[in-house]
Amino acid sequence: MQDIVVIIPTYNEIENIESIIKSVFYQSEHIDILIVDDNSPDLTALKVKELQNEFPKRLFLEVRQEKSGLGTAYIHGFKWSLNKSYQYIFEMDADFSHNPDDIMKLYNACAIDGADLSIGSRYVTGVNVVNWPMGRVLMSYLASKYVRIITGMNINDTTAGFVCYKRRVLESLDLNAIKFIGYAFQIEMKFKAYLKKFRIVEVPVIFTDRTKGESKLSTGIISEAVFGVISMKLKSLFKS
Ligand SMILES: Nc1nc2c(ncn2[C@@H]2O[C@H](COP(=O)(O)OP(=O)(O)O)[C@@H](O)[C@H]2O)c(=O)[nH]1
Ligand SMILES: [Mg+2]
Repeated sequence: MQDIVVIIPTYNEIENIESIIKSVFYQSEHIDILIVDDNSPDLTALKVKELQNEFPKRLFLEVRQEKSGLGTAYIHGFKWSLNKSYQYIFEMDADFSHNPDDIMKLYNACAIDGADLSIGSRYVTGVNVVNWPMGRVLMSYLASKYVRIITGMNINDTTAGFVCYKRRVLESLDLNAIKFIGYAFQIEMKFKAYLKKFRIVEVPVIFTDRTKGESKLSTGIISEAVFGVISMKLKSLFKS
């Protein structure tokens, strides 16, 4: 059992899965990986099972029966991780948008510099996004500004999906009460940690669009985020 677990949700990532797993393990021998696959038709999970022979006791797989969204995949992974003794729990995509070489930077922000939650952030110093169409960069950037205004959180990249949580952050949140599934999930996790006054630090990273496989972004996920943020903020006002 290691100190760090990197949770990677997958849906049809057969072209990325082997290289992302190897790149993550390459960073440190203290890392385990949990893949949460939603029964991908391209048999991503089968490939993971094969790789488990190469990485026994370090590579774990949870398969859900159908595609149920990124948010619930992470909640599943968080609960799994809290049942073990990991101290640092990561969220990371399978598609190399999050550079594995940045993992230890996020880890150090928590383990050495005292953050409770560190975010691989695209918008600390300008806009560090490579290969996204201009429209998508603009949308993501404006979304982050919008969320910042509505929630009052002092975070530049609120929809970032490259995150390191100290164990106690996830222990203190009511994971069953996390509602959203797409980008709003990322915002909600940060907002709940912010309300509990955890120390959140942004680590500048460069985000590169996937070169293999397809994005699962949908318009439903975007509208969930736009309206979800307002209702989330309103609820927090009535609760406090
Ligand atoms: N388990 C699971 N993983 C998902 C789901 N939707 C997306 N993912 C994974 O979540 C990560 C981010 O998704 P991606 O399609 O790259 O979204 P984008 O970067 O916003 O375009 C990738 O590793 C996907 O394979 C889902 O419904 N279930
Ligand atoms: Mg992606």
